[in-house]
Amino acid sequence: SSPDSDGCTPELEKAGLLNKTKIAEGGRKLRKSWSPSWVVLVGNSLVFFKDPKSQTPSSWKPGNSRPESSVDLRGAQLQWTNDLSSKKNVFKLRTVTGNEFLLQSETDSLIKEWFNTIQNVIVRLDRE
Ligand code: I3P
Repeated sequence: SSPDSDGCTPELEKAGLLNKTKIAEGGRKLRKSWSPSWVVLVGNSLVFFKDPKSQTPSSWKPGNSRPESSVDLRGAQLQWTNDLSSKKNVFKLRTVTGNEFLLQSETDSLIKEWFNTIQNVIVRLDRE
């Protein structure tokens, strides 16, 4: 049987490396600090890990790495932005709790895929 035959393990939808900065916490503005982040979309959450490339090989083992943070996508909002950064290909993710993140990639196709995939999850959760 498949590992998720009980339907209890959330489905991994997408994983990859993006540039990330948190710009607000609970509606309060934060100082911008971009860094590469390993981003995993699983179930209703976007989960952020340290950039695996900046870790030693032995420290990068699945299950051996704890998330830095995670975001509940229920009620979240996604929007492309040209105003909040000098970088290209930036979108903003805002959670119901007023946490705001910018996510970015130099690769147009890659960032579009992330936007669409996250947006689909948000829309699906809105319909539940
Ligand atoms: C920030 C840093 C960011 C930049 C930000 C700067 O400076 O250069 O990369 O954002 O611009 O303030 P520091 O490292 O001194 O904090 P972008 O790369 O997204 O433009 P901002 O203040 O105009 O947001």
